[in-house]
Amino acid sequence: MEIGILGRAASGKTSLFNLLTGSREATGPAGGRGRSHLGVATVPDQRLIRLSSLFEPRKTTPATVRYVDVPSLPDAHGREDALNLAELRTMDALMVVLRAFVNDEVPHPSGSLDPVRDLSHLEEEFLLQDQMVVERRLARLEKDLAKRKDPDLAAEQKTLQRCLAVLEDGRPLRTEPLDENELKRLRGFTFLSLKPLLVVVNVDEARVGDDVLAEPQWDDWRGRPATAFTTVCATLEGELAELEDADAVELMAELGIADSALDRVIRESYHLLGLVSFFTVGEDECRAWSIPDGTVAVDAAGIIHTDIQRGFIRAEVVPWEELLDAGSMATCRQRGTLRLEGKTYVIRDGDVAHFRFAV
Ligand SMILES: Nc1nc2c(ncn2[C@@H]2O[C@H](COP(=O)(O)OP(=O)(O)OP(=O)(O)O)[C@@H](O)[C@H]2O)c(=O)[nH]1
Ligand SMILES: [Mg+2]
Repeated sequence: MEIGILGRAASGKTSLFNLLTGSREATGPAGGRGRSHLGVATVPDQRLIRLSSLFEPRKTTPATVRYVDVPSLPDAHGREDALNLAELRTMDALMVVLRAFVNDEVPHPSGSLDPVRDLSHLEEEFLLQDQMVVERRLARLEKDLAKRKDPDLAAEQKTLQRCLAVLEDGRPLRTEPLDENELKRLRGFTFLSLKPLLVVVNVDEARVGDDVLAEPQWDDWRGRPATAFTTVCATLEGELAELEDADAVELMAELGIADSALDRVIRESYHLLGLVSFFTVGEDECRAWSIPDGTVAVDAAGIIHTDIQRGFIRAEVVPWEELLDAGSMATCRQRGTLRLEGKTYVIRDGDVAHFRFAV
């Protein structure tokens, strides 16, 4: 699973990518031209930290999110502001960085600050691209269906006609409640407006504590399905990252910031990808494993090892809070809170699981 970071030139994409993933790619107008970078961020999770302090394992392995910094391409006029559509199509979700900071050294490509405008333009581009793909395919389907009746093609046509109506109405596909079958039929098209969207507004240091998104210009955008919003200040986050932990906490308190904006972005990303975590614990390793929400026990076992999936007998499951309270799996067993679950048990976020298997 990968999240593509995109946005206008000099909006702070690479700065944020570096902060999220601990990378050191060059920022600024000269940096990042044409090449995209992959980086991995660890998902901050107090539950894992607390389980680790109970088991004191040799190794603690958090869940991760993979980000790709996708720089814009030169447009027809040689300006570096055209979307790299081919690369963005391969992503599972998109993170748009919007510039809301003033910096006279690096001009905004449109010459003025207007994050809502930038986001609207971007969305229009997504809609246009998706509409072109839909129309092309529908024309082809019409020809094929004239030659022979095929129920699969007819179903695809119906779904695409629905999509076309949504797009012509100016709405992104992610806001349309499509069912599982429809989504399956659409998967191969890699529609941009169907991808979950995280909007990150990169604000000035002076506005860090403000509820920027409560302003009326964002009214149209709030509450949309599969769309999340957050604000960060990339320069401030950069400064915080340089400080010792205690000094960072002090500075955050001074500025009235409750939690790290970067942590928030990573958690939102994880959530937007539809992922939840279950844990495995022990003296060797405490680990968070990522699974799509709704994954059944036997498939979760397969994430750890295909042998465990093949030889699956049972899962011993306990919620993380209960394990912490009890202090050990054995006590959970005595208390009767350790449950034995079969292959089709749907793993819940925060479950601690131990799989019994035989090969
Ligand atoms: N004042 C201020 N400057 C910032 C902030 N975020 C980024 N910048 C500066 O803006 C410039 C561009 O930042 P980058 O992170 O390279 O932006 P980008 O979106 O990756 O740019 P391109 O890859 O060229 O499209 C750099 O000089 C940054 O230092 C911010 O929050 N405040
Ligand atoms: Mg860049």
